[in-house]
Amino acid sequence: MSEATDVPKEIMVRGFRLMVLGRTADERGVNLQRQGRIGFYVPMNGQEAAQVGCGLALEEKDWIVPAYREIGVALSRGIPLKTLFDQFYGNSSDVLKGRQMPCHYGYRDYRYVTASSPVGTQIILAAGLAQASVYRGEKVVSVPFFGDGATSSSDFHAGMNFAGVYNLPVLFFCQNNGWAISLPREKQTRSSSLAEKAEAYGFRGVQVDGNDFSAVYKVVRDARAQALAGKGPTLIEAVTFRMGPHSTSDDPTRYRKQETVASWKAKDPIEHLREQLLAKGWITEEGIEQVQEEAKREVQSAIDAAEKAPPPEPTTLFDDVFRDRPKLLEEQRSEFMELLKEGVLRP
Ligand SMILES: Cc1ncc(C[n+]2csc(CCOP(=O)(O)OP(=O)(O)O)c2C)c(N)n1
Ligand SMILES: [Mg+2]
Repeated sequence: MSEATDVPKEIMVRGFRLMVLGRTADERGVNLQRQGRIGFYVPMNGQEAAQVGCGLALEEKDWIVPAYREIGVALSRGIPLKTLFDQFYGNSSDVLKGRQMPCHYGYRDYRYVTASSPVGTQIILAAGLAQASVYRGEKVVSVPFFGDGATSSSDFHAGMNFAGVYNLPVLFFCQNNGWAISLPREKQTRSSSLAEKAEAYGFRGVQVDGNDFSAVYKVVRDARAQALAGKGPTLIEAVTFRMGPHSTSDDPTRYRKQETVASWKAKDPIEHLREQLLAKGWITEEGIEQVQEEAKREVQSAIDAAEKAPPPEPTTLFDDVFRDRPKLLEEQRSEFMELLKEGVLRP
């Protein structure tokens, strides 16, 4: 595992704020679903250091190709909380107009590609984006986010091989959180690490403590510099743990032991960074309390605003597919509006 080294104070403190903000938002996300206020949520609890450490090590122009669990990455990229909650609610302020599954957001302006649920697809998308950026002469890296389970997908092979052959600036960021829903990492592969799989493709593989913010930040910074120096891709395996359920549709007590969860609780990434910051004198106990209070306030105000926004107008269903709506669709739209007026359909 790589060692944590000197990461600037400003980055460490920013990382801590974002990790606390991310966890606060994440816990509310699960609760909102339990209360029936949103339809679905995919928690990242436990993976904050991996996500924020990586997110902050990237530059704004780098491409992020997320899976479904990456709220920490999204916040590190500067996507406002309100924008994210608008998507969870699928309201009229949602950039995606309520058409995507909750938690499957994407924002062109932030170079944050729409979350893709099919496991492993992020890997080939990022390889293609990297090839496009090289073709255009842009000095950027592409970063697919995926899990231990995705390393068994055929897209993993296709994307890794392609990036290796063309020496592309891709940082393959694998969060090994121990589980692919109910399938443990031990049953995923006979390889002793996921990082070592990079060797077969002819590029670097690094395993890093995914619960150590500084270690992740450093490894990603290094990999980014190498990719932009023309030295090709890196596979980064951030070893971490998913503390909560796979999604709000899952009950992890059915397949994993409480002792395992407790042993990871002792390695809490926020707690770890908090201790480092206190030891360095870079934050005080009062400062920590302030960060926690601010996070709660910010999350609450994003939720309040998202709940106030009405649902999207039902007729927006007919927008955006064709520039000029064809006759058939126009007829369907009129019929749909009639049914709404008669109350046969309700928004
Ligand atoms: C191609 C495909 N197969 C199966 C699924 C169902 N599925 C959704 S998430 C998941 C597990 C993925 O595990 P991992 O890659 O470790 O990521 P994690 O959810 O742990 O972050 C599975 C099997 C899917 N979405 N896509
Ligand atoms: Mg996993």
